[in-house]
Amino acid sequence: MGTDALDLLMPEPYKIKAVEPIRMLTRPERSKRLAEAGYNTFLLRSEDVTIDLLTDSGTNAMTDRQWAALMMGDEAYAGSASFERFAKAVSDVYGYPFVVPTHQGRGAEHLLSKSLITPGDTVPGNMYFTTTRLHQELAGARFEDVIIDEAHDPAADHPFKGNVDLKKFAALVKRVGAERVPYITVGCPVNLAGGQPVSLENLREVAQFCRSKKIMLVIDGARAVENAFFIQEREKACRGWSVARILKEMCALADTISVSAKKDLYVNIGGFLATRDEALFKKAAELCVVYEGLHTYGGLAGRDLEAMAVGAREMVQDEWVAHRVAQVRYLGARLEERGIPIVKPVGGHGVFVDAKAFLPHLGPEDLIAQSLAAWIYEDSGVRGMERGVVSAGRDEKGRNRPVKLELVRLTLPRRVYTQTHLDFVAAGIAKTWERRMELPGLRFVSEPKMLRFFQSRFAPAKVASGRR
Ligand code: PLI
Repeated sequence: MGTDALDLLMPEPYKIKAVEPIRMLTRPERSKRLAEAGYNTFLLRSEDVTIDLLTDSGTNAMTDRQWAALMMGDEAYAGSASFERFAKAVSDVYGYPFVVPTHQGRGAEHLLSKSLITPGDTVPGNMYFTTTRLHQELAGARFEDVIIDEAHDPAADHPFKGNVDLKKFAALVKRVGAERVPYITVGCPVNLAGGQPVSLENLREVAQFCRSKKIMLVIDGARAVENAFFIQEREKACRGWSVARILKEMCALADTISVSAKKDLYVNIGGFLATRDEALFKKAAELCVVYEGLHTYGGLAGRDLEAMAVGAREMVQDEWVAHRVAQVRYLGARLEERGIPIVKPVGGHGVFVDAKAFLPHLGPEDLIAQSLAAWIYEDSGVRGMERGVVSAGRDEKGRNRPVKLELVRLTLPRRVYTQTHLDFVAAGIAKTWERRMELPGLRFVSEPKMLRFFQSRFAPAKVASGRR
């Protein structure tokens, strides 16, 4: 799947104009910092990190045109010209007539959930995302996963592992009644499955079913451009189409899109809800004033709206996303050639290391992926993120939600790191791989109630507990 040597050697489609120094601590210093951070990579100081692959969210390098646009920010409280330029860009690129800006993606999720959910509803989705599900639950809904089974198997090499299982979706609607399903969120692509895409064909089938049942189809479009790239590469019917055209086609099938602009749009902050449903727009704009700020700035400065407007138009140029995915695949290939187990196929925003296969001597109580993320930092200063039982959180009865996947995500910020940095990451993780059988698990020391992965603290288990 596009991983031959020439694909991997695609040169960066940019020159570097400003740089930021990186620090490299000694191993004893890193061990100390890790302990101080409660073995949670979210609690490390950025200055103590050598290569930061925690997230691609808001960590991107903007173009010179985006930086220049910042100066054009109209900082008027109401009716800013920057909002008009932003709204026009969203309408041109995504095709939606109505847009509500928000401070970031979860702001849009909050407005959407509050606008559409009646307590007792069920909201299906193709695997959960942390903030998305939490906002649905806070609005009184229950989330139900309707993704295809392959998504839960790290080794299943399906080209569209993010697809919705129409049978699961239809069975759910039959069980609870269409009137209790206000909308479905289709993540395109699916972050927690490894950045796995949804095919246009599948989205079309979901749209048809939604129309027949009067259920709103919402795309979680944080990385919709990457999804469009995979459709371009893998879906025969779309061969030769531009990424821009595919993105428009995806959006034409959905009623609404919720976007964290901190990903695709290459900005450091921002988000929005865009829709063709005027009633939803009016409700969300009203709530925006309560929770975010006036509906023409949504918690952002005028300059942020300008950077988003430029980013939205630039992101659909084919070479940007092609290079991004090639970089992610390059890292995946460097890990694979060392025998390090990763989720296949490699997705668009990061390489997901299969922590269960990496640390087979640990059991679920060892918080496998959380541990692996900690030991990787200790060995090399590379910061990744747990995507496993800690991220999944507890259910309403206080039990850990069961998870099939225990992954460490190595997420690539856009246009930030070079190939040499990625070689360094692979060599660093190889060090952890060499000492894997001596690595202990972790235990919770403290645990907040909501989105616990951000702020929990841990300590090493006395001895590796061993799989029973
Ligand atoms: O981090 P926000 O609030 O701008 O966006 C929330 C959000 C919504 N949907 C999806 C698919 C996301 O990936 C997402 C945020 N993701 C983060 C922060 C990440 O590290 O993946």
